[in-house]
Amino acid sequence: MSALQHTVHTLEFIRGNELAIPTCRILKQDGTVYPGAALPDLDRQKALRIYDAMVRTRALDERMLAAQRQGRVSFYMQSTGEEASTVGFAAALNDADMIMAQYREQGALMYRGFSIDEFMNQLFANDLDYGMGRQMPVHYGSAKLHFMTISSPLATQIPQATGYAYGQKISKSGLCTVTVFGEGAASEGDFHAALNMASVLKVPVIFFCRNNGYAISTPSSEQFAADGIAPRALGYGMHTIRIDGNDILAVYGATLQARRIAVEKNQPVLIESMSYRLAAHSSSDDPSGYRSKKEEEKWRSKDPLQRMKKWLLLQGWWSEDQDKKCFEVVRKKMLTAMKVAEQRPAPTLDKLISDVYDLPPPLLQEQLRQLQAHIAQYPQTYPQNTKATDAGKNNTVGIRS
Ligand SMILES: Cc1ncc(C[n+]2csc(CCOP(=O)(O)OP(=O)(O)O)c2C)c(N)n1
Repeated sequence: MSALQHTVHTLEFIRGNELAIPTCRILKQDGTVYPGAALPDLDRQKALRIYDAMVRTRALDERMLAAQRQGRVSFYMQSTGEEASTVGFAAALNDADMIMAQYREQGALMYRGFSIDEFMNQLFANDLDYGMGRQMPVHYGSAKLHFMTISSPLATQIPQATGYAYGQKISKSGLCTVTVFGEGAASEGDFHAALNMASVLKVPVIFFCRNNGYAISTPSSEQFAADGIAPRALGYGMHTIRIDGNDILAVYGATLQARRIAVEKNQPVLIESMSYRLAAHSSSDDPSGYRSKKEEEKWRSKDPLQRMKKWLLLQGWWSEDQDKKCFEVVRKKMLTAMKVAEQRPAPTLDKLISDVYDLPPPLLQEQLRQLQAHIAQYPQTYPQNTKATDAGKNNTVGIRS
């Protein structure tokens, strides 16, 4: 209906906040399900694949924050507390759907089968890193797994996802794109342009917002005055839902439905997944300056891994003993893979200018020659054949020319 078809003759102001959107929760913290809740169809095999990815993600985050503190890597970002959101949405997709994420979605990549070695190669920027050492740690990407490489500038992935999904629609691929972003990133203009374009062009894209309460030190209460992110989708005429992001069944079920709407009806959907960032924003951040331990404890008691584990135990699909062993095995694998990756050499210097042009233009080639000359002039500052570990410790660039 066009705006002009519906007229009234009184001055009726409508206030957005009166339309509070509820949060869908299916699973209680004790692992039982709310009576009459919309249980998604999730079999044992898939449920265990999801849980396994959540455990690996938690273990990777623990291991790599410790590695950063030991000076082995320069930087790290944990997703602790948000694993149900980041693994759950990926599990509801076709593995060939495109994912365009922010930087805290290692769980999705883990679910798709990115190996521990592949994670480590990126984190240590060694010669096997697909990004060839040109990105900061955690900027993963995998063409094979349909996971677009992470870029640091916030929200750029959102309009890119609309465009990508438009391509999927035109080519009748039967696939969709999911783009993930934080509630802080949703303050960027790119977010609005992407939603508007997606609803006008009717494209199969799912906007998955991880609302974890903070954009670094800025609490969401200082980020926006309205009722979160979900109602914004209504303004663009699209489907929207708000879910408990620590509830694997709600995340999985909502994304399954969203995918159906996106792919079968060519309609964009927005999901707002309510969670909490239990860890610091990154290894460079200290949350004690902007939030209380009490607040963190409240959310620690809503741990998504515990909630899913309890549900698996009640289903008879998992045991405490299996759980303990699973963590032990995964932690050992992390440690072994880390030691291997950090011993590998850094990418060769010429990789700095490869892959963008078929033949690097003369100006870039000249810059590379100048860099090589500079390095040769200061061998103390740029030790040759430096392993990634030493490079991290010395805060120098690992060079192998
Ligand atoms: C365009 C842009 N502005 C600012 C930053 C700096 N920055 C990096 S992360 C971040 C907070 C983002 O918060 P949110 O989107 O809620 O995601 P979360 O980190 O909570 O997962 C900011 C401001 C950036 N990377 N890009």
